[in-house]
Amino acid sequence: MKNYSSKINQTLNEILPPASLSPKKLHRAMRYAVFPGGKRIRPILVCAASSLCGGKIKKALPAAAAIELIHCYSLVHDDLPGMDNDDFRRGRPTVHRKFGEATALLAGCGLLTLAFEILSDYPKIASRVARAIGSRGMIGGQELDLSRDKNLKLTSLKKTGELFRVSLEAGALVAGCPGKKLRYLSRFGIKLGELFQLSDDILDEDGFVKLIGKNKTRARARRVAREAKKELGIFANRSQPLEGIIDRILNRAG
Ligand code: GRG
Repeated sequence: MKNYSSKINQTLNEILPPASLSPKKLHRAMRYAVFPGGKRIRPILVCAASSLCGGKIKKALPAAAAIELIHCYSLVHDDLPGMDNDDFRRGRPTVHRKFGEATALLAGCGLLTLAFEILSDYPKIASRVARAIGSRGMIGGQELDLSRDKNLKLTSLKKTGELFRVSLEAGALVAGCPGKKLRYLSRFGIKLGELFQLSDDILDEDGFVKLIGKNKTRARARRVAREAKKELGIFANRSQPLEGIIDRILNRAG
């Protein structure tokens, strides 16, 4: 996975306009949002799914990087004063704190647009990604999150799960994986997104923890992790890297 991370970072570095290119402030802000970055879990999933389907990592990297750009855009916008109004992200001032609100808004839009420039070489993936992150997916989930009487499961499926699901699908598609394997990876992605949100709730003492308590949320996370692993049965003993990701997510929530 470390190997994936460094290749993903290298690809992101090549894709992003240099900080010295005009408008410099905007390009600096876009790079600040992406580097040094976080866990890179979504692009790692693209690479791992592609490898599971027999694909070469080189072919998976552009789609993997595009998905990470989208994730970074979502965080920049999520932190804005009109949304969560956060001052810190990944242990540093948020993009709007460092560069101002207007540039942060534009930097997010720049990352999103750049992602689709890359994905335009992969039309089938581009359309799936567009649907997954639009008003019926991630952005819709964010809107549900703002509402008072939210349905937590539906919100997390859309807000977090859709980008996980489409990361797995993108990996399968770049490797030319047939329909059945794609469908299993897709279902695995939904479960993994659910597990990720539950572990995030446990760490932040938010969401499900507020609703049903920490112990029940942990039990739910363990059940979802088991369900996710079941979806990998079709890959027999080759599924270890993805099972390892499940265990890491589960362990981070204790
Ligand atoms: C268009 C104004 C506007 C806002 C859109 C789309 C959106 C805002 C927000 C997306 C929803 C969102 C931020 C979901 C949170 C998912 C989540 C748990 C993010 C943290 O992911 P990690 O832990 O982050 O993978 P790192 O830092 O490791 O990359």
